[in-house]
Amino acid sequence: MPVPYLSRSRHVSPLRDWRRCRRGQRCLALAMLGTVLLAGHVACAQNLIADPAKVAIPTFTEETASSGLASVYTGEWQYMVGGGVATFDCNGDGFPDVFLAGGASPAKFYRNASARGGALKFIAETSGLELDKVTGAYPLDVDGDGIMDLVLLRVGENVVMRGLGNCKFERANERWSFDGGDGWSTAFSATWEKGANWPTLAVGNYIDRSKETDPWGSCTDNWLHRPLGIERKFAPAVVLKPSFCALSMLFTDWSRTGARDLRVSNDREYYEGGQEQLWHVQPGKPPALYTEAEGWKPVRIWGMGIAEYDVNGDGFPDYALTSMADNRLQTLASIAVGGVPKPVFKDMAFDRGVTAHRPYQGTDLRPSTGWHAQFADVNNDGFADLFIAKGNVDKMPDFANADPNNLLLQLKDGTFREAGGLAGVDSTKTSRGAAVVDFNLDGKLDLLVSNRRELAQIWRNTSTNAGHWIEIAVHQDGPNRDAVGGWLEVKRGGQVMQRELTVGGGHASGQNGWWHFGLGEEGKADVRVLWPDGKAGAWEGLAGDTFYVVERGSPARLWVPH
Ligand SMILES: [Ca+2]
Ligand SMILES: [Ca+2]
Ligand SMILES: [Ca+2]
Ligand SMILES: [Ca+2]
Repeated sequence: MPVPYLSRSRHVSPLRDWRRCRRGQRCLALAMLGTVLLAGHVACAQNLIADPAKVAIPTFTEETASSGLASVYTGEWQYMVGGGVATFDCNGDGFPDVFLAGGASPAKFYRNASARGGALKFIAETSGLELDKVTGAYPLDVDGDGIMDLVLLRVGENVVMRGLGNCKFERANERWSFDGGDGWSTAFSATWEKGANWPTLAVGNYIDRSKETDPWGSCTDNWLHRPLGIERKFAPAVVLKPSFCALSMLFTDWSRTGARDLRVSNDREYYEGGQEQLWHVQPGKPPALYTEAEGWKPVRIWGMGIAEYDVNGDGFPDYALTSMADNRLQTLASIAVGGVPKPVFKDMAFDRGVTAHRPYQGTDLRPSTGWHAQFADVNNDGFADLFIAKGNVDKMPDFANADPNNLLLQLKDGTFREAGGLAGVDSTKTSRGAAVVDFNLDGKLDLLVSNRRELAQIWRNTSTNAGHWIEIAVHQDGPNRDAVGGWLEVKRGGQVMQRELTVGGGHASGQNGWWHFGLGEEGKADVRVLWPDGKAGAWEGLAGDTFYVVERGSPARLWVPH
């Protein structure tokens, strides 16, 4: 199937804007925000001309009103962060079901009733998940029984909810000896440490919630919940000191050595002497921070969300970090040939055009506030795109109020260009969490965004110019049923797309289900799994535009939605 391209002669490209500025054309300094100077960052005042880059602009159609979803993330100070959504299939039909955190209001669960390729339809159901004070949620099959469980982050006690089947859940803190604490939890990730038969959970906690009048410097401890020996429950939590008001966490094999370390993105608004963090989390050892002696370089941002993808194709994950004003895109500074890289990251957000530091349209030129970030190939051209949810914390005067969400399309040269407006997802509501997920199983990724004090919104991807695709579910026997920590490799033409199977990151929002890859003009792909224990599955030639279930030790099985 050919992939038609649209030219966008009137499109305003921030990336071109930057490049023109860098060529010395007339520019104007952008902004002071409080005492913080956006050093070196300028915005071009000129109108723009046609960009020769070609990329298929996707089309999204908002279906909030007809979808059946009606959920608002409510609450005052303690809900200024959070606002997560979780997507997972809890009734075995392959269609992702939806959980929306409600903040001060009860959370809501919706069963996905969409027809394949049809309009997005959801039905509110009582699931047992309807707790209040929920900030975010991550699906995770904690007990490996093949039935999805859900970790609820809350203001107050966190709760692990055990899946019972058919989208019913029950509290399992006692059963699994999980200490939910009493903090203000805002970040989560999970991994299976080597040899473990039970997951390790990291929970990030924010400000001391008793200190509303003077919160600065009151960041509370993040917790690491490790297995209790072989008992298939959690040991008492270990504190991760120091903690700096985490708003996103991600276990990730950044070095490709099989070591799944913990990245933590922290909000400088409230920490004292903090920075971004990377923890060694190695079996049998206490967690330990990577140090400057090891090469780690301090970075201080208003860290809100983490998204991982191997953007530059070097086989190592890159990390988008959302913030206020400039967002980051970190990549390894150097990779020793045949050696283990040092944890030295450099930023490539500017070069790649993903700083996304202010609204790309409208008249509000104050800096942006970024939250959930997710790499996803929304036009199926084989190049992962980047969605960023945007929204003011709460009418902060130094930051944009009309702050449209970003949809940054990756071009063939690895740079990105903004297409939120052209694609129709440029909502200026006060967004927080999100999920870029194929809700109607037509191979095109749809979009769900939660908003503070406003209705969550959902868009169907109605593109007619998208490329081929493949969606894959990965399972193995044993406790780590969904092969968390493994990698999926999809080869199309001469390019191998590599993707780590992670749980965590984003902003208070997690997804479990089909791993989606765009294939561009290739109607087929070679696919293999690198399992969490490091063993490689066999390459298999699979057809595009369809679904496969890969069970370890068996050939990939074609799956067709009903
Ligand atoms: Ca379902
Ligand atoms: Ca389970
Ligand atoms: Ca793409
Ligand atoms: Ca879809």
